[in-house]
Amino acid sequence: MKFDGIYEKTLVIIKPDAMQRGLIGDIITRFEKKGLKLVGLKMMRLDEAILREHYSHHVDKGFFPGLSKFMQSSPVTVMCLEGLEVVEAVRLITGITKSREAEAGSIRGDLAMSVACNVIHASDSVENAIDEVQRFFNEEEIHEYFKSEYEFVYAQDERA
Ligand code: IDP
Ligand code: MG
Repeated sequence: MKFDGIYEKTLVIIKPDAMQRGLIGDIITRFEKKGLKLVGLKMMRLDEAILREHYSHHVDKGFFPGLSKFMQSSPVTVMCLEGLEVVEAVRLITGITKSREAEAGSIRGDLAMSVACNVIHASDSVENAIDEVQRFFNEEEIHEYFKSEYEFVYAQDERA
């Protein structure tokens, strides 16, 4: 897996609430329209072990058992997106954790009301994104390919 070019990679998880509410297409469309490159996409079921690792900063909190149960209540869709400064760009599109206070126009701001059921996960730093992409994807599931659209998504000095 390459993490050394000018473009970053980030991890997005479409959570069980979005899976149930028929929001998968809408969410993927927003990232596509932004000009981000989809390099990995699959459905999977999360177990307690991967959730304890992924949410290690929350394992000792009172809400963790409920969060873990929610995240295991259906398969999720995981996505790896690539782009220039994509980690920060995707966090902006995601909106803040408490959905009912998230900015209009963001995914959480437009599509959700809850704190726990907030539609998607998005990596919060470049370092965490590298760990998270490798936690959820195998090497062969990340696809490197030429995207002709880049000529118009980025200016010349922003392209590799
Ligand atoms: P983030 O997803 O906006 O990065 P984090 O603080 O990393 O927010 O929390 C991870 C996830 O844990 C949140 O997206 C949400 O689903 C859940 N969570 C965070 N805080 C709470 C809480 O106070 N109650 C219930 N669930 C929470
Ligand atoms: Mg987080």
